[in-house]
Amino acid sequence: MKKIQKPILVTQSTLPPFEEYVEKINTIWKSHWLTNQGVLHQELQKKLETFLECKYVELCVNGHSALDVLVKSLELKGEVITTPFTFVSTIHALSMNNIKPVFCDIKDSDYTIDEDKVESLITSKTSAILGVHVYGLPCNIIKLWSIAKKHHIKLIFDAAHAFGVQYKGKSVASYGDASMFSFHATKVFNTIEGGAVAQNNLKLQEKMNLIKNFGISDPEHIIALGLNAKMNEFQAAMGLCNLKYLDASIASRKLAAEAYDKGLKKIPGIKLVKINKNITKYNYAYYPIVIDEKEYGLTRDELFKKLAQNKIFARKYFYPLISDCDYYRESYKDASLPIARYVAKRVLTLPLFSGLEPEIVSAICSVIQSCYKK
Ligand code: T4K
Repeated sequence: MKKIQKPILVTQSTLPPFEEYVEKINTIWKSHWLTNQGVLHQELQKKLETFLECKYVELCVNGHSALDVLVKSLELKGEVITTPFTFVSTIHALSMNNIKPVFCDIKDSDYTIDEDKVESLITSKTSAILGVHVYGLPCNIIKLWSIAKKHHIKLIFDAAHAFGVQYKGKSVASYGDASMFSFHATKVFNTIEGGAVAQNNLKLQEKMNLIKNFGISDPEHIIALGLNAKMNEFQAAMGLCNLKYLDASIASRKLAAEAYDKGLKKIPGIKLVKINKNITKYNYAYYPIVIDEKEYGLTRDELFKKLAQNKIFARKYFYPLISDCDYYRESYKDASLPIARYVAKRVLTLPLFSGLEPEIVSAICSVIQSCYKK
């Protein structure tokens, strides 16, 4: 059994070979062009449109601003139905645009929004459904799409975790009105910080392009309200380098995830996610486990501490539930979210990144096994 010698963090940024990045940014020194839709930005945009199987990709400085630009460009208002089991960015992007997030419970199979509970939350004020492919696990896209069409509302996705994921044989980005991706340092594919909106509508693309650049259409015309959400050339260079290694990186994550499956599947009270491989080609973005304290003998928080004592730094993604965090609690104290509340209290995401050795994963599983109390 391999010994854990140095701290194992929940993730570790994937980096390309140093020389390749240096060669890429060499062009920046030659041109003195650092940002504002430079050549590397354009090159990455084209590559991602092909990779994500959609007509338009709008690159942004980070995932949050990509979602903000999307919400503004679609002119969403009133209420948007979404999930509380997400990173706070999803919900703040609505609230900061004066939209009321309406929380729908999640499914205990894959922790995505429960499509069977969405329709009853639709009112005359609802302008969209915002699904989150949490951990990279796709929502029931087909069902959500039929609900959105029936009620003439938009369907957008926070696909921050889902870069490289396919659903029913196509990129997740090819479904719905639009999908936002995060390319943060902690993601399967990173541009240091970064994000994008992928979609198929030319008018929406033109509007997002305007809004992400202060609403300036040309040097003498400011025709809309806007912000600065532009991706710079150093970010685009990192994306171009990292994209070449994406397949290898996902393959390495898969090996680590399979080692977890093997080491954890027989431990009572440790629930693993079952990926429906007939529908989903997964990217192994995260490795969540849900701990049933009655069966396992330890609570999630007790296991979290034990792991830390062994230099294993898991995270409680996504706790607190956003409906129950300090900022939103008062407004949502009566919301019926039994599954989301159950999962948020018991979930742990274990370390998972490209290059995490299966032997180290086995050692992590042994610690979890040794904590089990009959
Ligand atoms: N929607 C969803 C569903 C999201 O999960 C997110 C972001 C967004 C929207 C917004 O997208 P962005 O605007 O961020 O592009 C992290 C990330 O900062 C955040 O991007 C991510 N979700 C969230 C789930 O996790 P923290 O505060 O947990 O990260 P931090 O700094 O504690 O890092 C976690 C681990 O990652 C470290 O222990 C080590 C490793 N790491 C971290 C950094 C910063 C590296 O290896 N290299 C690094 O440079 O939020």
